[in-house]
Amino acid sequence: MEQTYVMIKPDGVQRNLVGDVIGRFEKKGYKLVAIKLLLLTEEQAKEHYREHVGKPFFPGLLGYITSGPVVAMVWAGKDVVSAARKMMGKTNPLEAEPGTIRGDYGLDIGRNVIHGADSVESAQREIAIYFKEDESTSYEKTIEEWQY
Ligand code: FUP
Repeated sequence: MEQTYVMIKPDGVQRNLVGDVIGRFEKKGYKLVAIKLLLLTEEQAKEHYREHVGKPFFPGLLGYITSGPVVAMVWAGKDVVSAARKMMGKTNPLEAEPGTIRGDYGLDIGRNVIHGADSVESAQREIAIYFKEDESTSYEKTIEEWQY
């Protein structure tokens, strides 16, 4: 089953949005297969956002993403990569539709609550930054037969 990397950013943790975000993914029907609360090192942050190193907003992004704990998660299920992006909404909360996580809770592109991998390849790359192979669980969720 497809997997994606989702991360509740430091503002989402500080604003007590962890339960809401996890609840949205659970209720949609996705399966949580790995989760941890951690403070990103500068190295992890630079690896995660390597495509943005050198851009004008990068120093601010680096400071923000390493400023407090994040919730790193792997979610699994049908088309979860693109579905998670839809559930999060556009990068700039101003453009994110109401009903999406960023549309409902975000005000500023530099504090947009959540990250989700933008492709299956990015998801695999990002999962490897935060999780060792033996940190992902494998278990049956019987609800699956009612969804697929
Ligand atoms: P996304 O894939 O939605 O996380 O968006 P990007 O990879 O384009 O951007 C990564 C992060 O950089 C965003 F979450 C917010 C931040 N960013 C800015 O702060 N300013 C910008 O102009 C663009 C992105």
